Amino acid sequence: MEKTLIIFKPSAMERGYVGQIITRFQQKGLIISGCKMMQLDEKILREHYAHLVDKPFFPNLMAAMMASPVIVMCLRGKDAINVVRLMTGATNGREALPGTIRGDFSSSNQENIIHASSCPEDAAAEVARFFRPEEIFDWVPQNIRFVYSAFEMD
Ligand code: IDP
Ligand code: MG
Repeated sequence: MEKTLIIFKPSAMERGYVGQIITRFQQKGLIISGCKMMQLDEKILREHYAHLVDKPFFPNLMAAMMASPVIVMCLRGKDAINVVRLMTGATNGREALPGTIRGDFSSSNQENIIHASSCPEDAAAEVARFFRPEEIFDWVPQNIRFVYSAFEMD
């Protein structure tokens, strides 16, 4: 099973949508492997958004990501990276399809509720960036055989 990194951005924290979004992930059968609250700072954001540091909106994005504490979460499941990206929707909330998290909770290309890892390389780096190894639990719920068939289990 794959691991992926979610950040409940200040837009989710301030608007009180964390619970509803966790419910969606649990309904889907994703396993919570790690979860904690933290205040992001400039250092970690420059690493996390290294691909965006030269963009004109970067200072504003950094301020927005530090506007409140965030909740970071590691989710685990079969093809979890792609599954969570599909559930997350397009970057711009105005273009994200209804039914996706951004499509249902965001109308902004910046204030778009959650971050979700976009590929296996990023997911591995991001889980390691936000969690110490002992904060990640490789537990498997008892009901996992009702989430995946025996043929789908790794
Ligand atoms: P993603 O979050 O869908 O993977 P990225 O292109 O990796 O999108 O951008 C990271 C974050 O930077 C976005 O989620 C959004 O908050 C912010 N962002 C991206 N493009 C813009 C923009 O054009 N204006 C303002 N913020 C942006
Ligand atoms: Mg991205």
